[in-house]
Amino acid sequence: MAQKTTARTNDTPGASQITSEVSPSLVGATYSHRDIGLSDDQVRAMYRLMLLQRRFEEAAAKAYGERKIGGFLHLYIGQEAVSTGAEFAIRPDDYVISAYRDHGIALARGVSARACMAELFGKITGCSRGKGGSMHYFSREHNFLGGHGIVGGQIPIGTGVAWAIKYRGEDKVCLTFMGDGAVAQGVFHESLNMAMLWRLPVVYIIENNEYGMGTAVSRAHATPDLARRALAYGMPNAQIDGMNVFEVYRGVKEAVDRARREHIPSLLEIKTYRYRGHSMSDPGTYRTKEEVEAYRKRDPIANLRYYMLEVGLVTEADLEEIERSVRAEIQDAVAFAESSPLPPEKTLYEDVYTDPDYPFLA
Ligand SMILES: Cc1ncc(C[n+]2csc(CCOP(=O)(O)OP(=O)(O)O)c2C)c(N)n1
Ligand SMILES: [Mg+2]
Repeated sequence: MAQKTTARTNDTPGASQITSEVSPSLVGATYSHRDIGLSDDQVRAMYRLMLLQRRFEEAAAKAYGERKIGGFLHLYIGQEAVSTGAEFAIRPDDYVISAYRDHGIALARGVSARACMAELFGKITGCSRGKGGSMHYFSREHNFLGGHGIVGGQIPIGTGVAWAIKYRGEDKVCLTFMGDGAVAQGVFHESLNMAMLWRLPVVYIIENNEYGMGTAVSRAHATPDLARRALAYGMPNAQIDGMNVFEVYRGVKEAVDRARREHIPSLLEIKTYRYRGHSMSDPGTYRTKEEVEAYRKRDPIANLRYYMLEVGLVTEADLEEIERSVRAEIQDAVAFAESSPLPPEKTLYEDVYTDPDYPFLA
């Protein structure tokens, strides 16, 4: 039976209530977090991380409306369990590469809200020195290798990173995220073939949010069961509920362990949903309000919140404190972004192929 769970006060303009009619069976239905190796602290940290991503993006949407952010802005709201469950399944020294819907993934990797927000504002203090924007986050320090705007462009790069890991004899893995739209690209198939042939430590993660821009998966793919693409290459694969952070953690962990120990790659199709448009200019005429509402009822943050209260991991007061600290962190990030300087003119000529010491043009 559906039950109501509502987060208390939230006075951040544009911030949504973490509230929904959630099915208590969604998270922790058949196992507890301890059964899958998560500590109480880790679960609380997962919740905070998901909330941080949501509040970050709500603040970004507001700043975009105020024209403080230019260019494109693709929001991740609704998909937070994917980035979070995956991050908890890997080590900090593993690699992550993604498409352009990258804010949540970068925050999950540990890139600061300040550096992420400043990047959106085009400031020099941003994680790509203000020159990448929403689609091109990057942090070498956090082994986050972008942020890629070309649909599918990151798939062969992630495969190459896995090759480098193996060549160097390291025990790391590379998570290679992509949208459902990328699955129809040729490089997807070339990469999977190579990864399986060469036994590369890569885990391909399709974030199937049901749409590539305004095109539904069923209209773009001859067979909509995307995980099964792996069968052509004899690659292990799984379909995972992306609205349930425990399921994401469990599925990614299993694939990561296999990649790390046995150098066997995997393809995971994580079924998720974006509540907002493809980008800020999307009128959303290709789907019904009812469809969006149905997914909101399975909201990953509301469900984890419900679970934590149920099993006594937090009290209402604890949740309020988490909300307060996340809100403070985001407010600080916005203030930091606003007060940071724009990149000086000379940086136009930095980090591009015109650098005099660029090794391949000598
Ligand atoms: C090679 C290429 N073709 C087309 C585009 C235009 N484009 C930008 S996003 C997008 C849809 C991709 O959808 P999906 O992979 O499902 O990612 P999502 O936006 O759902 O996260 C398209 C076609 C592009 N960026 N690159
Ligand atoms: Mg998509």
